[in-house]
Amino acid sequence: MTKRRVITFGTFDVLHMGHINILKRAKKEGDYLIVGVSSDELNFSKKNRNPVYSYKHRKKLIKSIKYVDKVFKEKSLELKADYIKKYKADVLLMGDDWQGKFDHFKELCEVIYLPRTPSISTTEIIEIVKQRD
Ligand code: C2G
Repeated sequence: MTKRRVITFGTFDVLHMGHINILKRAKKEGDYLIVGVSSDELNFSKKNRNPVYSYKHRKKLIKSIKYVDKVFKEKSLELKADYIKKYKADVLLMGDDWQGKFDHFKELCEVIYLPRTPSISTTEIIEIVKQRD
C-alpha cells in the first residue's frame, strides 16, 4: 500500500506544546510527515521580528521529533503549490488560525485544519520571559 504523505508548515520558533500537539496529530492523518520550516527571512516578513532561534536550530529541533520524517526550508508563502507537488503530499494540514486560507489547494490535495492548542504561543512565551527580567 502506498504511504499517505502529509505536509505542514510553520516557523516553530521557541518550540512549545502547541507545536508538538499539531505535529503529533498531523502524523496521525497519514504515514509520512513532511514539515516546511520557515526561513529566517520568511519569518521576518510574516511577523516583523527575527525568530528567537535561527532556521538551523529550528530545523534541528523539528527533525528530532519522532513524528517528523522530513524537514525542508519554506522560503516563501507563495511556493506552497510547488512544495505540495515536489514532496508528493496527499494532505496539507494546518492549525485553524489558517482556516480557509489554503482551500484553493484542494485541487492538488486534501486540506485539513486542526484546532490550535489553546493558551500557548511563541509570542506569549516571549512576553512572559520579558516580564521576568
Ligand atoms: N499551533 C497550534 N497551537 C498553538 C500554536 C501553534 O496548533 N498554540 C500550530 C499552528 O496553527 C501552525 C503550527 O503550529 O499550524 C506552527 O505554528 P507557527 O510556528 O506559529 O507557524 P506560522 O508562523 O503560523 O507559520 O506557510 C504557513 C506558515 O509558515 C505557518
